[in-house]
Amino acid sequence: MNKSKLGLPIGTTLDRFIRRKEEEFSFATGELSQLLRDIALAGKIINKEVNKSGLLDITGGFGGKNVQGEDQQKLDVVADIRFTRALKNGGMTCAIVSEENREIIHLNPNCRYVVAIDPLDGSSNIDVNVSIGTIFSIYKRISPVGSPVQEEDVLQKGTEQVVAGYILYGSSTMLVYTTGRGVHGFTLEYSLGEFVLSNDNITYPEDGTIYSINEGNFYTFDSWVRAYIEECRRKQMSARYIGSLVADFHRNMMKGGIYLYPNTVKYPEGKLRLLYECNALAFIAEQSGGVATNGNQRIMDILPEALHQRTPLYLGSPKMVKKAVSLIPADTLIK
Ligand code: P6P
Repeated sequence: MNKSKLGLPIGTTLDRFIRRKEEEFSFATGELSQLLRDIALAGKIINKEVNKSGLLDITGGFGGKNVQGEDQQKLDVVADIRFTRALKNGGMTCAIVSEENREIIHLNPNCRYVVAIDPLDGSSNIDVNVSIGTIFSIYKRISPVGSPVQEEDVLQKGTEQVVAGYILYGSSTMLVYTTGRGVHGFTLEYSLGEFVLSNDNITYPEDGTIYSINEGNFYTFDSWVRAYIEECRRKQMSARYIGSLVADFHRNMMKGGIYLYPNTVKYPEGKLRLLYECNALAFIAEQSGGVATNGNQRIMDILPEALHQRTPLYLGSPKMVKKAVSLIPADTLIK
């Protein structure tokens, strides 16, 4: 059997991988490993529902709106319930920040980990059978274990993440995560019902020829963004935009590329959420050799001020991101 770069055979189950790599969790008492297993379990359950959504009455609008005022899809609500239940029953989480809930979800105050999660990102693509994903970050709480969770426990910089990952419900279902020592990918082996190691130590190509942005907003972008898009066109790069962040991110990390979601007229602060979308992907990008910025500072250095705070996002191959942000006029950068 071919060995992975880590010396573990490809096909190693996530469970065994976590146990073998548990020394990475320098402060782990097994709680963090169990928390990762809880997320993986919920991902397997969601995967079954996503795969059958066309057959069950769980596609389409739920009829409600989330805290962002966006129409909730039925599977958004289903996914939120599944992850909240898995984390609650797993007993390792003291609080959750979720795209689908305005306030912090308080769980067991005797636990030390906080989870920020987008249970099902890109859910508007569910009805048309396009890949969607779950994005999550795990933090250690700051306030004393046993006390009520405070905002300071959830409004932490991305640099404080202990784990970040995503689950991609695509042509295959993958769980990709980092603990700060490389990025590892696991593919769901249906016959086993297990995530098994398929891509260890994923490396973000230093350069690429794919750019991902919603060019429908072209004429509302800042001039430097338009200039960058025109340069990509001149170089006959490949415009690839699925409109599902996890799918666009994963493809660009595997092949090289840049993902841009600038501020727009509709989203003057940017559309993507710092706590449960951008920070996790920034951690994974950096751990695989990529970069992630808001155009002015490193995404993971931003100190969050609100649970559902948005940010512009430029993330991907270092050479491409650096070229893009080099076009930002000096007078627009916050000093
Ligand atoms: P737009 C999906 O709603 C999402 O949050 C990301 O998954 C995706 O990359 C982006 O928004 C798409 O936004 O404005 O281009 O449709």
